[in-house]
Amino acid sequence: MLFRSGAAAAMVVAATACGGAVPTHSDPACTSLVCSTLLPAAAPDDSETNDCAYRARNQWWLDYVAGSLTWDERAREHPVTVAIFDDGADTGHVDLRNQLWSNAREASGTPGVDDDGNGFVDDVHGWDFVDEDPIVAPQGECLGRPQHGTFMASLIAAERNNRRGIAGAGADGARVMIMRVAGCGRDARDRADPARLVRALQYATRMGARILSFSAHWNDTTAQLDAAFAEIADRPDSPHAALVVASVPNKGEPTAGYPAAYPFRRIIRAIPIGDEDTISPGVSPVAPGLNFGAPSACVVGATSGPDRFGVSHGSSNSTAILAGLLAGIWSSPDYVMSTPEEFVTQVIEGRMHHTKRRSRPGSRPPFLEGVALADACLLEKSERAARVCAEGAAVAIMIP
Ligand SMILES: [Ca+2]
Ligand SMILES: [Ca+2]
Ligand SMILES: [Ca+2]
Repeated sequence: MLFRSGAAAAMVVAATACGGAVPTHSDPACTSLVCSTLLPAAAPDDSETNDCAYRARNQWWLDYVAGSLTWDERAREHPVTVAIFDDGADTGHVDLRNQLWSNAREASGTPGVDDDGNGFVDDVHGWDFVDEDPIVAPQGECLGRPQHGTFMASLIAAERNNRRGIAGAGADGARVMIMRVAGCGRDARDRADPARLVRALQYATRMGARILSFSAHWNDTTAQLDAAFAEIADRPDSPHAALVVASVPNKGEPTAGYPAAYPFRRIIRAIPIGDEDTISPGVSPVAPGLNFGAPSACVVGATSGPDRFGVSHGSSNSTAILAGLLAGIWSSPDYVMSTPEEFVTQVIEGRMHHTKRRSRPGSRPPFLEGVALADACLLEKSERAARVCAEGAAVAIMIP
């Protein structure tokens, strides 16, 4: 699923050749999947979680980053808002409808009136910057098509313990704000133009998003876009400060594109991990920094339709999984009061780099050697950590 054009800042959803989420006739969520060699295959001992994909052990990708350790009902009181910049999302999906960021004054306000005076009328769950309306769910020609944004939102925050589908690492701690910045087709309206992205960035941070998730990238930029990202991701005391989780494509592109290419302090890059615990072949080179491995292939999530799930392969998945994990950690009682800058310097830099778990460097040297695995084991919940966090559960490579 692509948003292609030759224009500046054309945005490409970072899916692999498999093309993002493919709806299937028989939902795979609850049928055992065998499409990955990644460890650990075993689920944590959490008999209280009833989502069928989880019980079917199809959420190995969540286990891989120990994402279930972030689940904590206390986080629901103060969730972290994660904005996704994508082609919208199905707000009625069974695993998403209760997991959305909500603009309280609009949700309880008057239809047709800008109740909170932010310049957007009836913006309850986000905004559609393509059609300039508050409807972020697929409509019209987009109905029934695979929804990249729906899949991403589910990996971040799918509801747990509703017996359906999957559960995201941010099931308790994340709520998703939907920034529809690209359409579902390939005409001019579907290009994520720079001015549209800038407006969406401003909206998201003004309305309280603390993590901005980009399962998409673009190769050319503008001064206006650069300035917006610098304000959000670099200036320590910015009122618009947030974490930017950026995808790194894995289809052999010579450069990772933006926003991964920005050298800013709060840019966190998701490095796709494929089979055999290794970095995906074909991943684009990136600079050293906050680069964290997360699974990419054989990932089950929500797709088009109110109750549909599919399997997807691609670096988009790594990005959303990482964003959900970070939201889950950030929303924990220990860290929820941290500013974005504090969360980066004290939690991500200060602790994650010291985890013993590491992904293998992969076969393509040398730029990604020793990528640290984003790892919720650092939350140290020993009662559920035993199997997933045991040494040897993932390959350990020490970084000098
Ligand atoms: Ca409004
Ligand atoms: Ca209203
Ligand atoms: Ca669920």
